[in-house]
Formats: sequence, structure tokens, C-alpha cells
Amino acid sequence: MSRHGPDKDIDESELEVHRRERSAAGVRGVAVSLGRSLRQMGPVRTAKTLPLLNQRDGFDCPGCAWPEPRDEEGGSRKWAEFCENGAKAVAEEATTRTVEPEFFERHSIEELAERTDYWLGQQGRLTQPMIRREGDTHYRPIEWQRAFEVIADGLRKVGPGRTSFYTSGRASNEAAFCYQLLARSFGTNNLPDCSNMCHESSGAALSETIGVGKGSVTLSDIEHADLVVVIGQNPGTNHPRMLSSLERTKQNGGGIVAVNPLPETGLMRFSNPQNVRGVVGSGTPLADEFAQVRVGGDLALFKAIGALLLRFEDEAPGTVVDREFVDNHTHGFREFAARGREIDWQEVERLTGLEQPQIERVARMFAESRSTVVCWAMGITQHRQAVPTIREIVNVQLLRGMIGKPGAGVCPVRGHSNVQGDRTMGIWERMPESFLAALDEEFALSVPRRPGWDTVETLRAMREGECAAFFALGGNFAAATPDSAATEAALRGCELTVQVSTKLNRSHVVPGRTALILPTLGRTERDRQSGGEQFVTVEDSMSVVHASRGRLEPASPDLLSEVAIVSELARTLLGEDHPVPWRAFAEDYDRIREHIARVVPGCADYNNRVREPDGFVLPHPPRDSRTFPTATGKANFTENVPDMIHLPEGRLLLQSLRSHDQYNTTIYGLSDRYRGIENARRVVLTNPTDIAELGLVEGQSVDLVSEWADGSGGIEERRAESFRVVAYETPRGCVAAYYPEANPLVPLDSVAEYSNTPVSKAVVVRIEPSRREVRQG
Ligand SMILES: Nc1nc2c(c(=O)[nH]1)N[C@H]1C(S)=C(S)[C@@H](COP(=O)(O)OP(=O)(O)OC[C@H]3O[C@@H](n4cnc5c(=O)[nH]c(N)nc54)[C@H](O)[C@@H]3O)O[C@H]1N2
Ligand SMILES: Nc1nc2c(c(=O)[nH]1)N[C@H]1C(S)=C(S)[C@@H](COP(=O)(O)OP(=O)(O)OC[C@H]3O[C@@H](n4cnc5c(=O)[nH]c(N)nc54)[C@H](O)[C@@H]3O)O[C@H]1N2
Ligand SMILES: [Mo]
Repeated sequence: MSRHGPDKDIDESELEVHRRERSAAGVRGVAVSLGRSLRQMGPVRTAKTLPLLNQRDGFDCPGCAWPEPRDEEGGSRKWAEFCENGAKAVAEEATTRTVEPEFFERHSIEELAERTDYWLGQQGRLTQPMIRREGDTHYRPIEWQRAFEVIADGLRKVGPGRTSFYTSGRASNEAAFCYQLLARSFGTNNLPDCSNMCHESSGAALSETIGVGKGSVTLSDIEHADLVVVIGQNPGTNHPRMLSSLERTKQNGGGIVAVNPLPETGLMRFSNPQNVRGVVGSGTPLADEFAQVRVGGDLALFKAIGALLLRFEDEAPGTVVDREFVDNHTHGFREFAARGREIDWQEVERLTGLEQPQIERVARMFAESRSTVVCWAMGITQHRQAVPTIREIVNVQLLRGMIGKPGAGVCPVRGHSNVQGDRTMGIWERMPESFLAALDEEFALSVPRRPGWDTVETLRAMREGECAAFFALGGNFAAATPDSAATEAALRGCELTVQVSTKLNRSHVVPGRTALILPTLGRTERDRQSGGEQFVTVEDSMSVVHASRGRLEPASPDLLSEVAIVSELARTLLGEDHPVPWRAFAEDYDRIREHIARVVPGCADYNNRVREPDGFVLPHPPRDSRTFPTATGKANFTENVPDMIHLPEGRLLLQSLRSHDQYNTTIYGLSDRYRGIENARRVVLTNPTDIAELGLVEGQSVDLVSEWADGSGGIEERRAESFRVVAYETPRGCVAAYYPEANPLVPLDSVAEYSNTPVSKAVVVRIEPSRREVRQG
């Protein structure tokens, strides 16, 4: 068996642990990305594909949502405007490996369920619609039209109130708009999405405090900021092009603070492969200050920073608080200032794991900075107190007037390449009345008003038998959601499951009674419809909307675009006389965009503006004019009280994170290069002192057991077997394991306040010697 071929599954015993790398990217990154591309696509396709990535006439990277430089802001695109992990994302999609119907004849579903997501993904692109009928052991091919009829019948039988329509953040704006319109025309707002597990907390906190649930900065703001604070984010792996921006921040004289339990390599030093210094030198040092916070300690940290800023203001009035901004644009400052100066340092040090002098240094940096951008990602949003934490970050920004001016603002760094656009297009279980009314008016419909289920509510509804049909536009619901055992049982219990996918994954092998796989075009591929060759549009993390055109031949002639799949299903389900012109939508995406222009706020003249070379920027009142469309009409200061996570004796707080070689549940390979972990994934990164105190040894095989107070006095336990102990620079009491291997440990009912996001970054666990080893030994 070849080491890299599609036959090879993970052999956890091959684990190698090396020293952590000291600098991110560099030529090594280029070499890795080229190697992967050649292996998956071959030389010709590689040469054709990579130069089009993130270029104006090319396609948007299917990796992260980090923006491209725009002419308007004086940015110019590099010959290669992509990163190592973007190239891997493309190689994964543009691979020449395919999964044909014979594959499903050879492998039963039960057999496939034994495989890892890595092996499933390595098999290649799905090529034909497949169905598993009730009682079948294998998937079999089905004609497209027949598939739509089976699905339409199934949905009608179950009814809209018991159906859930999931979306993953890769769907284009056009596909997303059609999809929400299909769900609502059918009669439900059950539109959960990956964002429920991702930046929902950011949306909730920002809507309440500044009136818009999106980030308020541009690329240029980051590069020209006096200070950029990066919290709970690992950009070297998950947003590598952000490192080029941070390098420019430094070159322009700005400072960087990193707040993270782990010394992530990408935050420390960056060797830019696009310039000579990065290729031959040791690169640019990034973080000026690294605050190694305890998992879950950020709210206490930001409360302390806020209190210190008020004290600095008392000492030198008029130097810290931006009075002009606070008086004219905010609400609640008096209450905030009245309670804000007390700091119980003992408590703060306990909660944050940081020492007073460092917190004071960081607060000074906030106080002295003329323009500050705060960026954050999953290390903040996936906590029980995520929303209060983000509100507290906003308090600090408001105090200093750091919203709506150059070089300043809030920047939730989005995950999936179009997750923000999908929301703009109506993928949300609780879209506001104005949007629903606009749909009614535009299409002469009466869409339902009752709020729908989010991701966790969908799972609960399945558990209770209230949800019986599940349709997924992309993603890997079975592996991405918490509580894997319960989730898989819930999916298997459905009458009907449908997955629109590019590649095989876990969700296909835990099927409902009737289950379909609908293979679709990826973003790299040509999309030919009867109205000619089509392009789609997307929105990045900074509200820039632009076009994306695939250029590769599709992986199979039988693939349909997502828009075509949604439109065809809608015609079959809703009938030919439905008021929405579904057929025209699939023929020519300009027809969809004409409606988007009238329904979606900020999208007037959409068809013309997305044809501009750099697209256009959606309005953002706080950023554009310091207008805050909140309940008070001002930006709101809020009160937030940290409460300590209760950790019984001998227990640890587990965070689940991404390796350098995966895209969420898609495992590209087994090299977490920057952290020095190779060839295996079932590892638990543990502080060396904890290893000793718990009587463990490095390399030992252990089980992770999570403990969850079920609310009625009992403790629920969940076990994930056979992880290897790896000594790592993580704070005492805080351990880390990879997502999705850690997902069986996350209790479905452990969710963030206000956003209902699963708490994937703070699971109370104990570590036990591996049961398997004990049994064998
Ligand atoms: N190559 C690649 N790119 C990706 C993805 C991918 O899987 N692979 N995923 C995409 C998606 S959907 C998303 S949402 C983003 C995710 O991007 P990230 O948020 O960077 O992803 P994670 O690996 O979850 O990293 C979480 C970081 O938060 C830190 N952290 C954990 N707990 C805490 C805490 O309590 N406080 C603080 N301050 N830090 C904490 C962890 O140590 C880690 O550095 O990336 C997107 N881009
Ligand atoms: N424990 C834990 N759980 C987490 C997280 C965590 O940090 N820890 N992070 C959460 C986050 S931030 C997110 S965003 C979710 C991600 O949840 P999802 O978005 O559901 O998961 P992905 O792994 O991104 O989905 C990958 C699948 O999408 C399909 N796909 C890829 N490209 C396309 C396309 O163009 N069209 C279609 N139709 N399908 C496509 C492929 O079949 C692939 O197998 O997971 C969440 N779960
Ligand atoms: Mo995400």
C-alpha cells in the first residue's frame, strides 16, 4: 500500500512527535502545497488551477473567508494570492480521483462506517446520484429526475414542520438564496447552518452592541492599525493569508498582541514566501506580546483591561476615554464607568492564568494605541460565555472610540469561504420580518413567520422524533456536530436524509431509512447551463461581494450545480405553477441575482456591481458612518459577569482544535507541522506538569471521559477511546485534542448562552488509562 494513496487509512501507532516549528509558512509551505496538488491533480491541472486562485478572473478559494486585496484600497494581488492550505483545499476538490457506482457495490454502508473521514475523503469526487432504500445494505445509482421525485415524495410525507434544511458555508450566494426560498416556500424556517457552531456568538454579541452582526474593518484597517489583537485564533493554519496582512501591520509600525492558551507558530513569526526575506531569512516576528491565557479566561481578562483603562483615565483625564465618541455614539457608559474599577487580582490571575504585570502591559497598549483592531475566532465563540466575552471586548473598543475610524474596529474572522454571504442571503432560522416580508412581496408568497430550528435544536428535534427529514446543502453534519453517538443515532432515525456533496464523508454512512447522495459541482469547475456558462458570487469576512468562476472540467459529466439541484427539486416538490420562476433560475443565474437585488438589503443593482473587477462592499453603518442600528440607536455598553467553570479535582478543561492538515472534518493529511505532530490524530496535548501529577507518561494510550452535570444532580459521561498523551506548552489544567475526534465528548446540551453554539472549547474531562490497553495487557 502506498503511503499516500487512497487505500491507506490512519495508523495511529505511527505517531511521531517533533519540536514545535518556530516560524510559519516559508518555502516549506510552498513545497507542501505543490506536492499535494501534484499528487491529487497531476501537473497539467495544477498548472491550470493554482494561478486562477483568488484572481479577478478566477475562482474564490474554497478555503477560508479571508479577503483579497482590492484596488480601491491600494492593494494589489500577488501572482499567487493563495496559501499552502488554500492550495490543499483546491487539490482536495480538483482531485482526479473519483468514486464510481462500482465503489458502492464493493463496499457496504456498514463497512464504510468503519472508516475514518480521512479515508472516505481520499477516495475522490462523487460522480453520480446514489440512493440507499429502506432495508438496503449498499448505495445504488439512481437517475437525477427519479431522485428528485423520491425526495419530493419523502418531504411531502414528513411535512415542512418536521424537515430541517442544513447549509454549510461553501454554498454560493445564488445557491443559498434559492435554497432558503425553497425551504420557506415549502413552509419552514428550519434552516440550521454551520454558522450555528461557528460565529453565531459573534453575530449575537455584535448585533446587540453595535447593531450589525458582522465585522467592521477592511484589510487596509488591519494593515494600518496601531495595534492588532488576535484572540482565540490560529491564523498560520486557518487563515494563512492573514499573516501577510499582519506582516504589513508590523512593517507599518503597528504592534500585535496574541491571546491564546497555545503558542501557535503562526502568531509568533512569519516567513513570507512571496518576498526574498521570507525565503532566505528567518522571517518577521509577529506578536509583541503573547498572553498565554487559560482556556475560558478571556472574559475575566477583558473585564480587567476595561477597569485598567478607566483607572488610567482617572490618572490622566482626557487621555484614554474617547469622550467625543462615548458622548455622541454610545449608551450605558455611566453605568459601565460606575462599576468598572474594581479588580480582584487574585481572582483575575486564577481565571486567566496570567500575571498582573502582563495584563497591565497589554492594557497600556490598548490605552496608547491610536487605532486598534481586535480579531477573534473559535477560541472565543465556542465557549459557554462567548457572547458576554465578545460584548466585553466591544466595551473596551467603545471606551477608546475604536469603531468606525481608519485602522480600528472589530473583526470576527469567519471560517467557511461564504458563510457570511449565506447569512446575507437568508440562511438563518430567524431572519427578521423585513426580509420575510420582502420575499412575500417579491414572489407573491406567504412564507412562514415562526422561527425555525438551529443546529442544536435540529438534533434535539431528531432525538425526540420531531424531525424526520434532513436535507444538507454541503457540509458533514454527522461529524461536525457535537455528541457524535447521539447525533449519529438521530440521523439514522430519520425517514429521509439527503446530502448534496462533492466528496464522501461520515454523513453518508449514517443514513436515514431512505438516504440519497447528490453529487455537485465544486467551485473550481465550469458551470454550464442552457443560458450559457455561469458564474456565482460570494461575500468574504469583510463584507466584500464578488464573482467566482470555475475553470476546470467537472469531475464527472453527471454532476449538477447546487443551483440546478435546488431548482429542480423545487419544481418537483412545489409544482410547475409555483410563483417562483425556478426553471429560469437554473438556466441563467442573472435571473436569481435580479431578485437578490430587490430582496436583500444593500444589494441594489447586484448584477452590475458583482461584475466590477473587485466586486462591491456591502453597507455597514457602524463602519461607514458611526451609525448604530441597535435598540437604543447607539452603541451599547453592557455588563457581563464571568463565572468560573467548575473543575472538580483531577479534571481538565479540553479544547478541540484544527490541525494544520485538515479543513474542518475534511482531513487532508496527517501533518500538524507547526505543532510537530505527525502521522496520527488521536492525541491529547497536555502540560508536562499535569502529565506527571496525573501519573501519566508521554506516549501513553488513554481514554478521555467527559463529565457533564445533567441538571438533575446526575453526571453524564461520554468516552472517546485511545488517545496518546503528548507533552505540550499548554497552560496547567488545559488540554487540547483535534476536532472532529473530540466531538463524541461534547454534550449536546452544553451550549453557549444566547447563541446556542456547542461548547467545543471547554469540555470537562478526566484522563484514564486506555480501556483497550488494559483489556489487552
Ligand atoms: N486550513 C484550514 N482553514 C480553515 C479551517 C480549517 O479547518 N482548516 N476551518 C475554517 C473554519 S470553518 C473556521 S471557523 C476557522 C477556524 O479558525 P480558528 O478559530 O483559528 O480554529 P481552531 O483550530 O478551532 O482554533 C482555535 C484557536 O483558539 C485557541 N483557543 C482555544 N480556547 C481558547 C480560549 O479559551 N481563549 C483563547 N484566547 N484562545 C483559545 C486555540 O488554542 C486555537 O489557537 O478557520 C477556517 N479556515
Ligand atoms: N468539536 C468541534 N466541533 C466543531 C468545531 C470545533 O472547532 N470543534 N468547529 C465548528 C465549525 S467552526 C464549523 S464551521 C463546523 C463545520 O461544519 P460543516 O460545514 O458541516 O463541515 P465541513 O467539514 O466543512 O464539510 C465538509 C464536506 O462538505 C462537502 N463539500 C465541500 N465542498 C462543497 C461544495 O462546494 N458544495 C457542496 N454541496 N458540498 C461541499 C464535502 O462533501 C465535505 O465532505 O464544524 C463545527 N464543529
Ligand atoms: Mo467555522
